[in-house]
Amino acid sequence: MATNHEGKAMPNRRQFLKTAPAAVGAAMVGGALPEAPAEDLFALPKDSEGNYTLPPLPYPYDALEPHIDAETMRLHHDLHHAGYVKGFNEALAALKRCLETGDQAGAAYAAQKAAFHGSGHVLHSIFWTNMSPRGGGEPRGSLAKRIAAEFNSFEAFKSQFLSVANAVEGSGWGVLAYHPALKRILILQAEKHQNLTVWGVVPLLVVDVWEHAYYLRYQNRRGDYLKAFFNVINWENVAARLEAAEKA
Ligand code: MN3
Repeated sequence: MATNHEGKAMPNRRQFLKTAPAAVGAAMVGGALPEAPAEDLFALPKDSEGNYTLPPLPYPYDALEPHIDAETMRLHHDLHHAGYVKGFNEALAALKRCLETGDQAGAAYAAQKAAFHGSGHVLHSIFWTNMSPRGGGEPRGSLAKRIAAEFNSFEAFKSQFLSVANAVEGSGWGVLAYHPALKRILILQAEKHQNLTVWGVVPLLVVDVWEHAYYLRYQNRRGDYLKAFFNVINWENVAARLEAAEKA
């Protein structure tokens, strides 16, 4: 498990030093949460040259079977997500070059690419940690209270989240996010990776509804995939993200 701490720091970084994915992984096998170095939930790993790198999956490819198949996980993580990391690094490098050469048209193009690939990188990085072979069930604690306050009940939340994610036009994401200024949780869609949002939200729970996320096992049955996704949601991770975002 990479524990790179050089990712983009959020305000009040110390507050974010919460549950480490490594600790969560160990807890899944061992029970109690061990004392392990905390990892910034929002950090994205970088190499020594400052380029973003693909974060490792926090479990084996086949860990989410039968809900999400191993081949989908392998292709999705190793090829699709890796492509967004590469695209993001290239877009950032292009922006830098354009700054040096004064290429304004090139900068506008690179900025669009940075939004697409950067959002893809961020959302996939969250998505892997939002799932666990020991996931499913319902959230507890303050996350459960927030969901009840905003959506009346967990079942009502689930129903609306499924509908919203299922209705994404084309490729995109279903998103549950917390807005630190509004101080409330919101269900949102993302089209592609970067379109449709309320600026300033912190994504807590994201589900990829691009066809590459489910087509091998579910073909065109996005709704079946989304229902299966609820069997692997790592509510501990979602709750830790909410707790960190509330303290921002
Ligand atoms: Mn994807």
